[in-house]
Amino acid sequence: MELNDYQNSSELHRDQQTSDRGEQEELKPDRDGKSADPVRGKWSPFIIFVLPGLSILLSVVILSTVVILFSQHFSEVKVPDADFKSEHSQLKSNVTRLSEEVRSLRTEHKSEISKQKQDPPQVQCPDQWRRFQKSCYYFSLVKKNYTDAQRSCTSMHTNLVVINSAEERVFIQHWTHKGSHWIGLSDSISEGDWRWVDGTDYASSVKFWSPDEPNNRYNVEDCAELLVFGEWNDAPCNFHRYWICEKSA
Ligand code: MMA
Ligand code: CA
Repeated sequence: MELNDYQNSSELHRDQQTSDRGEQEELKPDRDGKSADPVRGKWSPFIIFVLPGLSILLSVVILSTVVILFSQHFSEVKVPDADFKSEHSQLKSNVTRLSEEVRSLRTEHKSEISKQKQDPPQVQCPDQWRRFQKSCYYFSLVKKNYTDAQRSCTSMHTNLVVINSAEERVFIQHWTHKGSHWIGLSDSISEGDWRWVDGTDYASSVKFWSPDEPNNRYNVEDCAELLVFGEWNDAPCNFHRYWICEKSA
């Protein structure tokens, strides 16, 4: 439409020019019959200067728009990209930390399991009783003769203590009162034939007799007592002593 309008208007102007200028040479048909270029008239400055100017302006506007849109797009992308990177590195370090934690917990768990397999958890000792390895120990608060002390233990379904190791001796020593304690060892059945109350073999077991003991002083000493410093002495069984009971945990 516009082109037609333009052409029409060009023709109109040309007609007008023809009629205005009469015999103007430029508008006369060429020798070969072709008509003259219509842009070389009043429209040529518009075509030469304004149109290219407008094109350049339009190009600049379009280019600016494209540049603005692009820069906006990249700034929008870059900010989340930076956020994403920092979040990613944080997550990465979290994963590393958690993996290390899991690894150490696994190791801890494994060692705990193997420890429990070696030394399974035991039933807790009753109140007032002390636990050592696989036994519970009762340290009396009063003194009795040997027979009554052993009777007191049997009333609690236990016996007087049997000392089997240096470690057990150290443990017992820690809980004793100031004073001697009856232990489960006597030779009242046959002089010199020391027997543990639970049947533990005396000959092959560890012994902690005080120097020169047992001496069976006055020929009346058939019961073993634990002295304050952890050594043993044979004493008359009717003496009143603290005592220690031991039972399996
Ligand atoms: C002494 C010593 C022991 C004996 C007690 C009896 C203090 O130790 O002779 O062998 O058994 O006395 O009290
Ligand atoms: Ca003695």
